[in-house]
Amino acid sequence: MSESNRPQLDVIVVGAGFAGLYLLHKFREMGLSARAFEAGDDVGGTWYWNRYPGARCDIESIDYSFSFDPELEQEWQWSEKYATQPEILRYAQHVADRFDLRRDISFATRVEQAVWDEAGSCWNVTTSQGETVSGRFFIMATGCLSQPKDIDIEGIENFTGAIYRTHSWPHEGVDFSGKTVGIIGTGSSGIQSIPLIAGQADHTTVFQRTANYSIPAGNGPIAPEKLAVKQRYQDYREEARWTSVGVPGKQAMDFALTVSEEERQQRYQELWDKGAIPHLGSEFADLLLDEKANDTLAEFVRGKIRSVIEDSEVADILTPTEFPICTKRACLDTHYYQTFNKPNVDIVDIKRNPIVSITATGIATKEQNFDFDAIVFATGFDAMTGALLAIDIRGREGQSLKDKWAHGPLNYLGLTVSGFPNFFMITGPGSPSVLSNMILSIEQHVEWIADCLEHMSKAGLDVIDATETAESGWVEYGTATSDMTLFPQAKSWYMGANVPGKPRVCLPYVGGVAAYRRVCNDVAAQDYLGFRFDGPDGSRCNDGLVRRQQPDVVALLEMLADLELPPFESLSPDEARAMSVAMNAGNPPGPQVGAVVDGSFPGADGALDYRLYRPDSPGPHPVTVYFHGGGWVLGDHTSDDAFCRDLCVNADSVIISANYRHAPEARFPAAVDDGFAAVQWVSDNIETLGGMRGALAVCGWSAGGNIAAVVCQLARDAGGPEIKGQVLITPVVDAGDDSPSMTDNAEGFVLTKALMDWFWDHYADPSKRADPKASPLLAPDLSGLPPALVITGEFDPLRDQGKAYAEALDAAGTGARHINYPGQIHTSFTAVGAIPTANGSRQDIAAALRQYFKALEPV
Ligand code: N01
Repeated sequence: MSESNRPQLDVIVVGAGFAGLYLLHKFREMGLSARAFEAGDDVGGTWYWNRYPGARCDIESIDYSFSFDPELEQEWQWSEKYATQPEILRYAQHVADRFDLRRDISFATRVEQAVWDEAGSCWNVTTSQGETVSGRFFIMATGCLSQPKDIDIEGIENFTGAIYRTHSWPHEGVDFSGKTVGIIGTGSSGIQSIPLIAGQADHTTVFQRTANYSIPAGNGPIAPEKLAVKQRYQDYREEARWTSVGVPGKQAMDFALTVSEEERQQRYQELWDKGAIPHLGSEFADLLLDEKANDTLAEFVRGKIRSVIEDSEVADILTPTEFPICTKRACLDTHYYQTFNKPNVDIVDIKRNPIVSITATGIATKEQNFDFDAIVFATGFDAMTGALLAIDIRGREGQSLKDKWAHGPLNYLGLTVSGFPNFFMITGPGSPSVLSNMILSIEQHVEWIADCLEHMSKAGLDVIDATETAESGWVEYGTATSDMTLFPQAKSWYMGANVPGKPRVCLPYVGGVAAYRRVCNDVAAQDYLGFRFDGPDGSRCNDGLVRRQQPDVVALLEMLADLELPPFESLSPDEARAMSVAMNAGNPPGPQVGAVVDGSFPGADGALDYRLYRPDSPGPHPVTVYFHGGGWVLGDHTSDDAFCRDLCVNADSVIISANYRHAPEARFPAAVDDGFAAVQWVSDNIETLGGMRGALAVCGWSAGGNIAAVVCQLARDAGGPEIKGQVLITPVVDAGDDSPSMTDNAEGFVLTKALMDWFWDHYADPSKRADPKASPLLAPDLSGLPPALVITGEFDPLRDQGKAYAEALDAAGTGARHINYPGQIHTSFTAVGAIPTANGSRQDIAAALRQYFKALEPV
């Protein structure tokens, strides 16, 4: 490239909030030329614009600050637990001054257009000042909540009084003394400003569309123990980087529905007393996954709200009921609910009495006209994508970002967009951003980009672009992550639901800061997986998906890796059993069933235990005999309790989880002989057990799937009992399996090849493993068996043998279906509550059982 057509800058940055400031500092350190364009007259971004009364951060000051410079973090002293907007703005100004950043910022300048120049490998950027600059890289540091939502209420132009918007509050402040004020909006901005405006105005009327959950901030001086954090600030920051929200705190592993009501209330009270929202939704692992669990916290908060408000009608209006708690940003307040006990403050429920229009003198609702001197709009933002799309950004072949995002913000890692080379977003859609401590997430993005640019420079590469494969994989992964949570249930700005016509997708990545950081690190470590690079020496690309399992499976595998447990196969059977029991102990409980009855039945060589689960519906019911997993060595009739409950409810079947003798104490064929004895006994006693005569099926998981499959063959050969259907969940059916699934998934996904070998070694002599009672796939004749559903997971070593068994059954004329679930592992299917992405498979299992029993329902 000649000197004359070399881009003017290495990097063009849009925005001089915290992201822009750190980018400038970082690039200067790296010796790159960078310039930021900022619409405001000064630095600070969101904290420059949002100057409404009561504006504060809802992350504690100690956490909401830069960590990149130890001197900066030590010298700056915050005055309160939650800093006010003026104090945070002063901090941003201090950072700008301390690192002399203003000289690289053009203030009062909006970027209007940015166009990728393929020939020059650079971006040409046009500003509101009529300037055009070129830069090799173009980075959006425009913030997630900076583009206000258009006011979608008619008649605003007619109002003759004063109009204020929280996001662009007059710098000189507003005196509401003696005024009659209307306020629309009860999100964080409304909830923070209402008590202060109402404290000053003559009369205040709040127009609320949706009641929100807010908890008292308990603001004041920083608690000594929190301040002490500064003595170990760097360690504390590192801890924060590996949490879900970017603030150190407890990462709950237990479930709201497994602890007692008393413990729940005590823990919620502690949360309440803390006056902090980052860990509100993570006090229990199921709060954002399970509506019933979520409702325990929501109801606690509702109770608190009701206890503060004196008028019960007002309390009803202000009590949130329309969405699960924490699926919209929870608010932090100071005397918000108490404000409505004042005689000069009213609330209007505009769901019941809608706003018709803004009039010359105030607000007209369906039932009443209100006159105001001033109206305050706290109506929110076109979040996460608004500021990006406010600029005409054109990537390869002139494609506009607006067109590319017509159905939602396609992105890779929330950092890049395929087809938009050398373009980065700080805390863009697809990254944790607004669900995290923003400054921590900003630092992570800036540092990742800086490392990437360094990598490119060292390797002599000029252009980076995400591949479409990586991009669509990440978007799918993000959607799968949000779909397993309660977030999609709220009409929130997270979901794009607050802006009419905006695509309804979950904008932030909801899997948490730590999981996300791992993803970004993994991408870089795998030679920037999913990116194509170009340079003078040609192109290179390591294409692929950074996460191939379902998000909850990934989380489980990461959690297990963190626990650093010894492999089962390194233990004795008793040690392995103890570890298995301990691992099961905190499992979610599964749904309520009509009744649970424990009993015993005659096994092949003595009595064995069973647990019976009866549906809540009127009986008699069909009966399914279930065999637990555990490689014939681990587990018992209670170890798949949650799954049995789930099956009982969804299949509307009595489930009898029958125990069997375990190896190595009782080796092959003890387990299958006991399984057959269980089925014979259940068949003989089916009516006494609450079952319908003749309505009998079998189901089993893993080694239990092996038992269920063998039992069907034994029953056929013995001429009974008649089994209406078999559901085999990732069954062991072939001891000699060396298929691709066995080799590809030999390590890493809970059931490893080494563990499978250990199970076989305990269970059966090598010479006996080809016996159809051990390897039912090897049976010479598979005809005349009950219809089967075989369930497997993509990352299960047993996947291919399950598939082979289904195909062999089908070929033999036994109706058999095989369903392989993408992204699932061996343990996914029975993990009720822990692996929600396998819920569909559980529905399929239940549907198959219902189908087997269909013709047998009593009339
Ligand atoms: O905006 P919002 P915000 N007619 O979208 C209502 C961050 N933040 O500026 O819920 C009537 O939350 C709307 O009603 P509904 C924080 O992340 C942080 O308050 O859509 N009402 C809602 O009540 C926050 O989440 C801090 O039914 C209308 C309100 O206006 C985010 O910014 C402080 C309406 C908008 O609430 C946004 O907060 C402030 C209409 N046509 C903000 N349109 C802290 O750090 C909208 N509404 C503490």
